[in-house]
Amino acid sequence: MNPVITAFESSPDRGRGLARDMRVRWALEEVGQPCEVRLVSFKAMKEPAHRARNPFGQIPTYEEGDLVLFESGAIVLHVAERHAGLLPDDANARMRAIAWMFAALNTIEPPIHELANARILEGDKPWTAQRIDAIKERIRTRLGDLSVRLGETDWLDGAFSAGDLVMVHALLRLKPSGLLDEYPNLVAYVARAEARPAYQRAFAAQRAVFARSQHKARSAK
Ligand code: GTB
Repeated sequence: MNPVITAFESSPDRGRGLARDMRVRWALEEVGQPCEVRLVSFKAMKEPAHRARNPFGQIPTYEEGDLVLFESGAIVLHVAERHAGLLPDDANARMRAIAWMFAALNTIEPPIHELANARILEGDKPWTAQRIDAIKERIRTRLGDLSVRLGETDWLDGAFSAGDLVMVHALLRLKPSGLLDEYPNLVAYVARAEARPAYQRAFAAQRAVFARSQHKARSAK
């Protein structure tokens, strides 16, 4: 039986691959593990059946036999632990790749997420412009340090790993802001990851869901 993941029935990102099911789809593609996708509406996400999978009523989730997981980072780690290809064999290198996953989730992604929140949820507040400027500065601090560490290397620590996968997916959300463009090596890093066939397949799969949802909406009119 293939694992089952959940994703938005109609993604607010309009198929740009920014929702967090994308990183799970990408990890599964990298290791060659097919999956089933259960699409959930915003309403269904908050109902008991989905909250049993994710107490916060969010996507993505992951079901494999008796195992039910939520949190995209935990899911990617599980996939990377179960299959070859996303974590090095050497114990120290493996742990460093996992540390990069944590860095992506805990150090890089939070201010990026805050920027999106400030724009989407607080865009009408009188203090929004100042708050956005402050968040952008915090993001620049993180990107500057990340850019220095990456330097001219292809990936964060040796071969491409789950650490790069989660890091790149977090960075992708910055594209429309133009902030990433201030760090050419990070732009190239993201482009390198996006060129991976596994990324392309995962991107196409989530985009197809959005295209179908649009088609359905048009046909219902
Ligand atoms: N920490 C959790 C994880 O990593 O799995 C966070 C999961 C999460 O934020 N899920 C979001 C969700 O279910 C979707 S990915 N939201 C619905 C809700 O909370 O009710 C976040 C996301 C949403 C939309 C865009 N976008 O439109 O660009 C990008 C990312």
